[in-house]
Amino acid sequence: MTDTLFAKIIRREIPADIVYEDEAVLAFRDINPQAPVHVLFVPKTPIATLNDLTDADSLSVGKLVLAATRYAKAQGLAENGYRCVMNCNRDGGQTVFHLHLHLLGGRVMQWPPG
Ligand code: IU
Repeated sequence: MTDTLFAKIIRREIPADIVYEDEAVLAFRDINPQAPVHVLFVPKTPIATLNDLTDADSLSVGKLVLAATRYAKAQGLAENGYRCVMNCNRDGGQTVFHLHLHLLGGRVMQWPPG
């Protein structure tokens, strides 16, 4: 895959408001937040889209989701709830082609999403 903005953030080549990091995951605040809490959870392994996942990525994706849910709990979002979103390709609204999970919380979400 081509180098992306998120790969540059992982390598600390461009700044981001990083809120969480472990060996597999980096999380930082979305530059254009859509909710009071809007954090992007990014696997350090460069995977372009959900379409590119294989069995070998199972652990990585599991760690991504667990990092997001633990962060949501730590932020006090668990009881009222929150939303996790992964956009895929054009119709899904994906604009950065390095897999990422949006954690959105702190307000009531609408359904269906736009
Ligand atoms: P998407 O699911 O690929 O559409 O999400 C990409 C997100 O990356 C989007 O919410 C942007 O606001 C966000 N983002 C960012 O946080 N920092 C940046 O420099 C750029 C995009 I470009």
